[in-house]
Amino acid sequence: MSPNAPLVAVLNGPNLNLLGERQPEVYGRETLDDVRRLCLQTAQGAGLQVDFRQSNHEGEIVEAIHELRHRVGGMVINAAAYTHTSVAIRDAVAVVDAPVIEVHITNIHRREAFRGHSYLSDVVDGVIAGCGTQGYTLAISRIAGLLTRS
Ligand code: DHK
Repeated sequence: MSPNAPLVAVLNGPNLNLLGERQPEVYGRETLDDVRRLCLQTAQGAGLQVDFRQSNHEGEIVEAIHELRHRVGGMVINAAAYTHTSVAIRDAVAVVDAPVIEVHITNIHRREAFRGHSYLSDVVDGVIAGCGTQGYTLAISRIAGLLTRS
């Protein structure tokens, strides 16, 4: 992989470190490490580098977005529960010029009503929900497509 290959950040919010163990009937049995591998594979195939992170802390996610904002060709974010609560993460995402795709493993519109509202959806370029962990690969492929088009 060329060190000049565009970078895609994949950011994961709270409790996603427990994937595989947490409500597997809802979130599936794959772990976050499985998702990391999937993202690396997909990105590699598309000639992209990946910076894959997870944090349980809102401010850390905001700071990661700030740190990455000028370095990425695209960003994939599953803000998990912060999707439904965080104006701070929304405001940080709105500053990113590169394409941002919001991902949810589950279909948030088919769950509790409070999950149906996302503070991110109207400031991102695309939203993928309910496709399981494949949503991450779809998002990376979309970013790869957008980057080769420009
Ligand atoms: C993950 C979470 O942790 C929830 O708080 C969101 C999202 C949904 C997901 O589907 O990936 O409501």
